[in-house]
Amino acid sequence: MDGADLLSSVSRPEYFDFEGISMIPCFTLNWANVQNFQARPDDILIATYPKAGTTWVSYILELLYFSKMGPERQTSLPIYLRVPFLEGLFPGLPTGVELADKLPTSPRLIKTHLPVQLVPKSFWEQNCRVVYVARNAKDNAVSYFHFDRMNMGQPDPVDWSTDLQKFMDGRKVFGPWYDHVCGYWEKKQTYSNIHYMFFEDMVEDTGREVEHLCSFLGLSTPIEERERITKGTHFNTMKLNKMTNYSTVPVMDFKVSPFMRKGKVGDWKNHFTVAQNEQFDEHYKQKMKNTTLQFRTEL
Ligand code: PPS
Repeated sequence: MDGADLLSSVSRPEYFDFEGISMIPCFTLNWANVQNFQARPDDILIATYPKAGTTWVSYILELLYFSKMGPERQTSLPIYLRVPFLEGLFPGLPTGVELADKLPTSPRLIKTHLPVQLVPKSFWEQNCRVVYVARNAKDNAVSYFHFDRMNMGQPDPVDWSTDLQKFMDGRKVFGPWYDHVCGYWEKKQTYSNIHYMFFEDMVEDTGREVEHLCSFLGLSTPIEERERITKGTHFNTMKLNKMTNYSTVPVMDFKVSPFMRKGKVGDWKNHFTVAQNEQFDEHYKQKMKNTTLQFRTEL
């Protein structure tokens, strides 16, 4: 079966409620193994709401820790095999748990989109470091919409206005953006090993954010190396890199939209109508009224 046949033969999954969160089977079928996952004290959990900058920060961490292992690792293994997606169970691949269990590296870098209350408890028991990336709701919603258009493994977004409503209602896969970003923000008040980052800060000054990451991780990476990593993880470079641009994933239809789409702050302005924006702002105020968390929607 060639790529086009495969894409047209895939039937998109439907959402269902799982532990109060909107989910699809590929993230819940391996649940017992996910919940029982045995984290190690030096594991680093990269946690995000989908489309907040997971791949970007994963690649930064990967290079900070492992670029010294030589170019072979960077050119032969896609990022999703180097940084396993813990709850993922995708056809033709080992499960995220199997991949993580088999990782030969130390530390192990592990990706999750789970909301804080569903993170396997061993990560907290082992006091693992957690790098959380949050992105402003409007750009996050736009990016998620385009991702669901191109990824046949995701539910059909139908159209922009339907999908925006779904985002506001918290019915997208992995549940409400609002609870996700606030949940980790609150956790950070009692669990000091969370480094809470913002996509907008990364776009504004990637070098500064890499430096902050190094301080959090206790790495004394020389400035020249940090600058090399900042350059190597630029949007344009990652978009061309087959190991980071997801072009190796068969259920993603790049003719619909690329995975590395725009990488900008403020693209929401090209999608929201004036009425949608007003309605969204009103709803946002209500949902976020009890948090100190602040986002920038433009730079
Ligand atoms: S996923 O599927 O949840 O893992 O997606 P995720 O990696 O979290 O988010 C994808 C969006 O991040 C953008 N991206 C970047 N922006 C700027 N610079 C770099 N290096 C970069 N890498 C990824 C990517 O383009 C997606 O955002 P949009 O707005 O759709 O372009």
